[in-house]
Amino acid sequence: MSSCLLRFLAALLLCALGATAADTVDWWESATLYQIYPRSFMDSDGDGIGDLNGITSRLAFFKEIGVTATWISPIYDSPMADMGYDVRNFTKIDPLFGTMEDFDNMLAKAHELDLKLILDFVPNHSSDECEWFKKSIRREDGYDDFYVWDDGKIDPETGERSPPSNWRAVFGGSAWTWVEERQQYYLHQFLPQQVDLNYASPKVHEHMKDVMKFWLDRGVDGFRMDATNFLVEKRFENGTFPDEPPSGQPNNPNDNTTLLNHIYTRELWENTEIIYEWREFLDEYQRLNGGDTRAMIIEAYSPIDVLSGYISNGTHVGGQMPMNFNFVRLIENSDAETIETQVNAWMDVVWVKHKMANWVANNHDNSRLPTRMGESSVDAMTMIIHALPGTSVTYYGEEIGMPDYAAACSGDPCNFRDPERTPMQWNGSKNAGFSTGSTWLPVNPNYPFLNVKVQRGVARSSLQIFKGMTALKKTDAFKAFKEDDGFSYGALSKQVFQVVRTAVDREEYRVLANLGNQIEYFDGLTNKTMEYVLLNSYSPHRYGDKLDLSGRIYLMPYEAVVLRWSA
Ligand SMILES: *[C@@H]1O[C@H](CO)[C@@H](O)[C@H](O)[C@H]1NC(C)=O
Ligand SMILES: *[C@@H]1O[C@H](CO)[C@@H](O)[C@H](O)[C@H]1NC(C)=O
Ligand SMILES: *[C@@H]1O[C@H](CO)[C@@H](O)[C@H](O)[C@H]1NC(C)=O
Ligand SMILES: *[C@@H]1O[C@H](CO)[C@@H](O)[C@H](O)[C@H]1NC(C)=O
Ligand SMILES: *[C@@H]1O[C@H](CO)[C@@H](O)[C@H](O)[C@H]1NC(C)=O
Ligand SMILES: *[C@@H]1O[C@H](CO)[C@@H](O)[C@H](O)[C@H]1NC(C)=O
Ligand SMILES: CC(=O)N[C@H]1CO[C@H](CO)[C@@H](O)[C@@H]1O
Ligand SMILES: [Ca+2]
Ligand SMILES: [Ca+2]
Repeated sequence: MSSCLLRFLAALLLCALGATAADTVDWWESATLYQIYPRSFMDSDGDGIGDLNGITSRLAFFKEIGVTATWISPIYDSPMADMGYDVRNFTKIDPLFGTMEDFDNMLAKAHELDLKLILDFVPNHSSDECEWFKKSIRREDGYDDFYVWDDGKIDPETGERSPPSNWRAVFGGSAWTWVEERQQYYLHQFLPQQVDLNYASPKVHEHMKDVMKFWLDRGVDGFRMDATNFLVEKRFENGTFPDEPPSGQPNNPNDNTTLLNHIYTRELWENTEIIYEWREFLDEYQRLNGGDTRAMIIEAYSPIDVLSGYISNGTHVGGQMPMNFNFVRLIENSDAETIETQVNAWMDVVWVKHKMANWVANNHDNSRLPTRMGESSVDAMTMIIHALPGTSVTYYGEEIGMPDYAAACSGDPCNFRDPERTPMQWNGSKNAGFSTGSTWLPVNPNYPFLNVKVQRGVARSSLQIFKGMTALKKTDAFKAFKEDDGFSYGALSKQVFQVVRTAVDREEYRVLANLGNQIEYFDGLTNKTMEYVLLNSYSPHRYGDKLDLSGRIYLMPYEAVVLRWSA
């Protein structure tokens, strides 16, 4: 055979291999996913509340920073008892956020920019103002058992009535509320205004699929399923509800259910079966309508085995991506070893079984990372989150290192989740460029020096490091994450975390992040000489400097760098 032909065959083979590798990575698997909290992202009409046209006006920003998909917290018609997580009408846009036309326009513009858009979906409950609940109270045809109703218990001696069980609501008090009109209790695992749907009713399954179809027909790319570990509760065949045993724990005001052990209200196997049913529905939709995978992301603070089961149990498939909240647990004294433990907790189970990973460090229910871990760790964590294999999930403002603003706590008593929900800081103008009006939560007064505009183009700003990392996610070395030797990670010492991404024999990237306030050194990490391609502000090095890793290398306190080698 001529060498020319050999080379041709080799090229063909490489091409074929390359194609397979790319084909097996679906868009959501290594996405840069961004959570938009719509109230706080961008206000277009000066009422101080973010809205859909505001988001549309900022879509170009996602392209600029390398985001490939977004998910939006609820934008549906709602009385806002839980900021939209109490949906009054699942197929209507709340006027606060805009109109259906605004939505269609936003989605079309996002797709023009090749951005995917995922909607938050709240399947566990509807608002008590939902038409379905009103029909259910009146026992209208088909709606009688749409929610979880019960007479409660009657004391045989006193004749006094009490709730059906001792179950408690996450936001305080009993999980049961009495309705005079129907003369029954209804179940709510969150606020009394968030009425639990009854998944024992086939009609509920039907309605929820109709809702999904409504949004899929408009073109959305998937759903983030809210609180799926709460979907189904235990009910005996005779209709009664069992009390939950005491947990022995004190009550935690951040979750008023800690007194009980939730064996009958959370993590029931039936939840997973519902997820499988929805996946079948989404896959069928794709078969009929074509297009890319409609992804299902799952929100549940559940044990790792439950999360793994949501993806698949071997015979049935479910949500592609249960969110990994392990990094939400990182706090001030978390070090490289803590990070390794948290990464392993996911990888040892979910990666091993499903080759799937994602990394969430912030969301609208938790204190922001700079506040929890310290501002000196922010850029190091951005490097780690994006360097680990799989999908990175960014909560708005995380890309510029926005901390909590404690004084944002509004209301009396204060809404404990407000500090992490303050308006996005776009620039140094009035209200950080978020709104011309009076904002629904105060803007963090640090905005004149912490905003997108001042960080744009500044070599070692948080935003520039974020952009650098999302760009790296598009390189061969990062795309090879499902191959053997595609990545490795671990704590090199108590304070230094390393992630290596490799396209074997071609390219390698290495993140070295010192999370501590001491100088650290290592000998002979690898035989390669590598180049500094990304540096945080604690690094004394310069872009393009070379580092021989066969010798001794040093990391300054809090220094975090990305090194590159190529053949
Ligand atoms: C939701 O709103 C739409 C549009 O206003 C309306 O057609 C539909 O009947 C409403 N659905 C419910 C359940 O209220
Ligand atoms: C727990 O219950 C108390 C009293 O009802 C309430 O003030 C608090 O906000 C509740 N906690 C949460 C997380 O809702
Ligand atoms: C209902 O069934 C459960 C489980 O079999 C049993 O423990 C309970 O006593 C029954 N309650 C009534 C009122 O029959
Ligand atoms: C997976 O779950 C489905 C639905 O509950 C069940 O029918 C099937 O037997 C399960 N498969 C395995 C391997 O457990
Ligand atoms: C800040 O953003 C707002 C909204 O886009 C804009 O009107 C304003 O001119 C911007 N200010 C600066 C200094 O860029
Ligand atoms: C470096 O190269 C030497 C000699 O080829 C080899 O023995 C050693 O294992 C290599 N070290 C690393 C970290 O690859
Ligand atoms: C992280 C998250 O989305 N949490 C939501 C879970 O569900 C409850 C009730 O719908 C919301 O209040 C939380 O915000
Ligand atoms: Ca507005
Ligand atoms: Ca439920």
